[in-house]
Amino acid sequence: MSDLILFWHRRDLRISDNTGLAAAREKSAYVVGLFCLDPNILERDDAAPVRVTYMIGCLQALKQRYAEAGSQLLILKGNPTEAIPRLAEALNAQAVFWNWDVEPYSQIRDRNLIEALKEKGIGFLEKNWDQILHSPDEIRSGSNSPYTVYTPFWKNWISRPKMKPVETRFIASPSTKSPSASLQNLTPEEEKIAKQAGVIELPTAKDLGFIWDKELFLAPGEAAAQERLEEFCSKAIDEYQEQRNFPAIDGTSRLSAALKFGVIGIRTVWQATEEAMSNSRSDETQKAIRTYQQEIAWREFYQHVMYQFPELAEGAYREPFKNFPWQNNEKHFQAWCEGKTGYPIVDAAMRQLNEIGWMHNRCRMIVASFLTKDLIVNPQLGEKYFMQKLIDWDLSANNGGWQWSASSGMDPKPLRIFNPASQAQKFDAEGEYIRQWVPELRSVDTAFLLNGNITPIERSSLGYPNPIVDHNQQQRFFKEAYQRQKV
Ligand code: FAD
Ligand code: FO1
Repeated sequence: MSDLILFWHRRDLRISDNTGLAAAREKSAYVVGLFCLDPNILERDDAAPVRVTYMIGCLQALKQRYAEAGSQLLILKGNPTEAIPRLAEALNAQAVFWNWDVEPYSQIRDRNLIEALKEKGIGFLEKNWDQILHSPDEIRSGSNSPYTVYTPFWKNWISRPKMKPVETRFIASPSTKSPSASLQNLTPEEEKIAKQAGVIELPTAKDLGFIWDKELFLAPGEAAAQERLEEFCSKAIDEYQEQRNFPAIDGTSRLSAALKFGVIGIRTVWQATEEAMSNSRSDETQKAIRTYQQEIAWREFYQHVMYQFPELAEGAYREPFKNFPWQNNEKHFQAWCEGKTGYPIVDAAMRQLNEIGWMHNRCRMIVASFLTKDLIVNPQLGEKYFMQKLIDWDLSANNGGWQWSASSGMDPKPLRIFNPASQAQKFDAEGEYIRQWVPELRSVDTAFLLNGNITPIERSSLGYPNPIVDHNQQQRFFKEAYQRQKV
């Protein structure tokens, strides 16, 4: 058996602050990266072109980073549980290392891989956490059960010391380009063997059938994510408390895609927020930074609950929603998807999603509430549409966000109904966001743009639809249906 350890990247497309990669390096100086293009994921009808394009961009950057560090990233295509052991055996690798994930698919895939590696006598890394600051086994209630409510989870989670970014010793940092002497590429002979065992060149997203011809809204790769983090933490984070709610403003970190694909380490993000906290000079900015940290904790809360309650991925958690009489009107759902509901703030948000593959958090809440409480459509349809469109789609965060908005999740506050007009008045008071994404409404007076009091004649002349439902009527219907379900 050679010294070689294959490090399998999945949603940790970086070399800095990567706990599993650092562990591989501790064990051997001969570490080569690996990514497996997985048909079980790529051939599902919910892998969004924008997201796969972003992922491939991150892989290109990762390949470059490996090359700079004197090693390489191998690409496989096929079922990982077969393709990886085949490659590892052919290369006589001592082990395959990777970081653990919370998603139900990953649990099955990874356990099958462990079995296949064991059969071949190839080593592996036991359940190593990387994408979260605390493991689900660490954050538990007094009675040693997992939390199902955010606030007590947060109190426990924030009280614990956080790990510093790990040093992946052989890798040059993004700012220094010097390769390290201790790294090796595969030998020419091993290269040949690797090719025979299925290693290919990194394809483009187009080669894989994912067409995204527009520029990506978020630049892919580790260096871009690091730059975004530094920029955000040097200023905008101080105003996050106030600015994060306004969709027309670039007031949030826009790190969600980087965090989804692990292009930046969560310990690195945390450290940057802590540094911002220690540099901050007022209670107000400290509060803003704390609010940002709470969002990071929401991300972890949803990952922990997905890990502990994988059934969340299958549908409603709360009883009243398990057999809820959703109307699921096909035309209404279609109008929502296309941003043609006749509710300006809802349509602006859906068009932003369709156009750039990202949507502001405030608007995600508005459109999710509208789909479930106004159109009375099953949140799972919305969840799936987000999956097909979002650059940052993440099973746990998306499922958590939808269940929160539909009131079907673990949240103790059962009914949350957003009024689209009040939301627009509060969070897009000048109508800037609506005008950006619904250009046919640009000339409409701001008060009417926000409250939606636009006459049918004017709507028709502007080419903008009438409201497809009546908000007040639908929320009454929803509440009644909910009361019936509760008994
Ligand atoms: P920031 O405000 O800068 O927050 C920093 C980071 O914290 C984010 O990048 C994200 O990783 C995390 N975060 C922030 N808010 C939440 C939250 N409510 N839940 C979980 N994590 C959070 N987020 C995703 O990453 N992927 C999704 O698929 C997703 N789907 C959502 C669906 C719905 C219906 C809702 C209401 C929210 C969803 N969110 C999702 C959460 C949130 O909208 C996005 O994380 C956020 O808008 C991303 O922008 P940002 O990076 O600028 O966020
Ligand atoms: N991970 C992989 O290991 N191989 C893939 O081909 C792959 C594609 C992919 C596409 C969209 C997306 O949102 C994520 C993708 N991932 C891929 C990452 C995926 O999140 C992780 O593999 C999870 O562990 C799956 O549960």
